[in-house]
Amino acid sequence: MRFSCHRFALILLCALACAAAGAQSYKIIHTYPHDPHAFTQGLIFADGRLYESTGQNGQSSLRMVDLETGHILQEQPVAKEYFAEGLATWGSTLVQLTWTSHVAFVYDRFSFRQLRTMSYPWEGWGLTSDGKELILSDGTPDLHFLDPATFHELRRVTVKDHGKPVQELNELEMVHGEIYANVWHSDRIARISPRTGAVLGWIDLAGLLPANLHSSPEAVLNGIAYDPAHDRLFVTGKLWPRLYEIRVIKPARQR
Ligand SMILES: [Ca+2]
Repeated sequence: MRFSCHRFALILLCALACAAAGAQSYKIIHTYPHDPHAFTQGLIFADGRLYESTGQNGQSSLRMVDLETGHILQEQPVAKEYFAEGLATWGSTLVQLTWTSHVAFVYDRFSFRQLRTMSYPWEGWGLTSDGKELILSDGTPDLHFLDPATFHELRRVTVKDHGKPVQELNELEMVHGEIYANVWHSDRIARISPRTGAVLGWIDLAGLLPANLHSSPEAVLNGIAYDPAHDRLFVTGKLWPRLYEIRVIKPARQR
């Protein structure tokens, strides 16, 4: 009973802190297994499956993963000189970034056969699409909007929260017309206007993965996938043994 009271008080304090900061909280809808060795750098949901890009030199890969079991259904290793990063779908292809090699791999979405490579001048962190362009994060507050056919930059926005640039935007996902970006080494996801770069709000995922399941200081939140057909939002992290479907809860009205 004492534990329950403490836990309740902790949850209440977290909720109050979130409300005070104007951040949205979350509710866990489902918990799924996730490969605890996957250094997740990109996550998407398509055709009823998760697709995942994992990083680290010598361990980088492209994967198709079964949501319910976490089993890897299909995998394409990435050569050890590359550190794989963000992942997005484009038509019948999958596009995978690399961190510092300035090269992206374009794969056939079904066979995982590599079709071509694209080059870009920035670091590669996160990748998503708005249906017309690919959107790339590079660890700075800038988001680059790219022509999917050429990787040429069409425009860019600088992400700012009340006028202050937001550094280290990492994994991305387009959700309800907004760009969701998790911030490296934090539990927070920024909701960003694709038109202006303004932060529209924050989602605070503190406490999502129990502390005893964090295997290293680099085992941080990094992975957002959206299933538009069923309005489901999935999140995970690097080396996390769990992947969650969550529902974002609006903050209590401020007085
Ligand atoms: Ca994503």
